[in-house]
Parts: sequence; C-alpha cells; structure tokens
Amino acid sequence: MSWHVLGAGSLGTLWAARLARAGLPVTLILRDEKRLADYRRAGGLSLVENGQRTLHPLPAETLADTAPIHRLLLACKAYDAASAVAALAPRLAPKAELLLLQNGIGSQEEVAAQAPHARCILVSSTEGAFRRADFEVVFAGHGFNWLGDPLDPTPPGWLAQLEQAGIPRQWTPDILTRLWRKLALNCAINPLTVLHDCRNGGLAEHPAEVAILCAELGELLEGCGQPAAAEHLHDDVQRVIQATAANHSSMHQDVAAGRRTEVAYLLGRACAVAERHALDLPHLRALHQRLLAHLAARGLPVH
Ligand code: NAD
Ligand code: KPL
Repeated sequence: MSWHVLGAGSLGTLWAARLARAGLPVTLILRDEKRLADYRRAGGLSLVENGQRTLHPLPAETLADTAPIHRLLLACKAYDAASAVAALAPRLAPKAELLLLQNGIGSQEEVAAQAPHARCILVSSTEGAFRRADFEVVFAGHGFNWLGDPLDPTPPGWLAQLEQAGIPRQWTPDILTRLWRKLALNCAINPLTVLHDCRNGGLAEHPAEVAILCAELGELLEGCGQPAAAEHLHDDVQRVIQATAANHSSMHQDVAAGRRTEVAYLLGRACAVAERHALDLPHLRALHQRLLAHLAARGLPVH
C-alpha cells in the first residue's frame, strides 16, 4: 500500500525521502499542475544530510488526481491542514489513515471534521528541517516522533515501516500530553523571541518573564485536564532555551521571512482554552495581544 505525502515542504520532504530510500512506495501530492511541472523540472526531492545532497525522484500527482488514498502523511502548516484534507476527502478510502504532523492544537479537530471516517493519527515531532530551495530540504536537527490516536490505543501495523526507513518513532497512548507539552514550550519561548527579536538563548536575559509565563501555562495545563504536561515545565523550558541557545525559534524565522505564523494553533489556542475554562492568565493574555499587534504592524495574519 502506497504512502501519500501532502506537502513537499520541510517535514514532507524529510519523511518522503526516508520512506522512499527504504524501498517503500511513496507518492507526493502537490497543489496543482504548475507545481507538478516545477517538481518535474527539479527532477525530484533533494534531501541534504551532513552536507551530502541526495535526489529522490518520487512519483507525484496533484490534489485533483483520482487515485484512492489509504495512508496520508499530512505535512502542511496547521492553518492549511483542514482545507487540504477537504480537497482530498473524495479520494480517501473507507479505512484511510491520516498522519497529522502539525504543530500546536486545533488543526487536528479541524481535519477530523473534514474526514469523519478516517483514522487520525497525531504526530508530535522534535525533528528539524528547513527548505534551502524549492524541493530542496536540509535535515537540520535530529529528534524524535511520538505518534498516537486519542480515540484508539491500538498501534497501526505499519509502524515497523518507519523503523525500516530510519524515522525515529514511538507509539504512545499519551499523544495529547505530548502535543500540549510542546505547545506550552512553544508558547513560553517563541513569542518572546519574536518580541525581543532574539535567538532562543537571548531569553536567558528575561528570566522573570519566562518564569511567570511558565507558571501561567502550568495553570492552564492543570485547568484543562493536562496535568502531566505541566510537570517541571519551567525546568524544561530553561533546558530547551540553553540547548537551542544559538537557534532562532520557528516563529522568529517565520516573522523574519514575512511568512504567516501558526500563532492561532499555539498561543491563540492557549488563550482560547484559558477563556473557555474561565482561567485568568493575565501575562499569557498580554503576551498574545503584544504578539498580535507585532504581527499586524508587519502586515502578517493574526490568525
Ligand atoms: P513547510 O511550509 O516547509 O511545508 C508545507 C508544505 O505544504 C508547503 O510546501 C506547502 O506548499 C504545502 N501545502 C500547503 N497546503 C497544500 C495543499 N493544499 N496541497 C498541497 N500542498 C500544500 O512546513 P513544515 O516546516 O514542513 O511544517 C509542517 C508542520 O510541521 C507545521 O505544523 C510545523 O509547525 C510542523 N513542524 C515542523 C518542523 C520543521 O523542522 N520544519 C518541526 C516540527 C514540527
Ligand atoms: O520547537 C521550537 C520552535 O522553535 O518551534 C523550540 C526550539 C522548542 C522553541 O520553542
């Protein structure tokens, strides 16, 4: 059974190239005929690892193709996920499986609403990749992938294929804890790096701001039924700030490049959930307002 991968961006390329080089059948899904023609001109996907570039000439098709899809890796941004799946809904086989690679919380429910008969498998990834050119991706940071299905703890039979492809992974019944924990880390670090215009390590100069955000994020996680995601959050945030001190956060990179951010699925979601649970988290709310004003002032979407 073929893997379909939607999105020839950073993570889509990283996954598709590794699956393909393990001899597994992979088909890329691109937006339209123009993008397909560009892909064919490029000769395939290029993956750069340890300075070595390899070319992977995978078969590709457009959203408008009609072949049925049994297993789809959805590798687009959170704000594109639901519309991408809506476009593919007529092609989903009755027991289709969707692997959702999106950061943050919220896009997963939006996708499930577009494909109510498909099994949605949520992925939380700490791997790092970025696009150096069109259809050329650099594997920048080794990490890990947690997979799980909050509605069904049974692991899928194809997990061994990920191992075969060298994709580090673990099936977990606690995928929501993983996603909320990552959301909290992203909320404590990313917006501040944008507002202070600094690398992650620059936040070591703002310890009080980081500490109060971690305390409020902890309250949020406790209050919304994710207490395990709150454990030792501040320590973990400080560890990540140190371990990634030289890096720019993904949100900082997006803003610097004039790209839309995933704020609605990160800090926006955190504030919406706090409001729904009647939690008063003034520093988190103020951070969200400052961030939205910062994005608006640069002509970037605030959702
Ligand atoms: P990306 O922007 O590099 O790639 C997304 C790709 O999806 C783009 O090529 C875009 O054109 C394509 N796309 C969007 N809508 C489409 C559609 N309807 N049809 C066909 N193609 C479509 O994004 P990314 O960095 O790979 O991130 C994907 C998700 O993974 C995000 O939620 C991100 O936060 C998360 N993530 C990324 C990294 C990373 O290192 N890049 C790490 C962890 C998590
Ligand atoms: O995931 C990250 C990001 O930049 O998006 C880290 C490195 C954890 C910072 O929040």
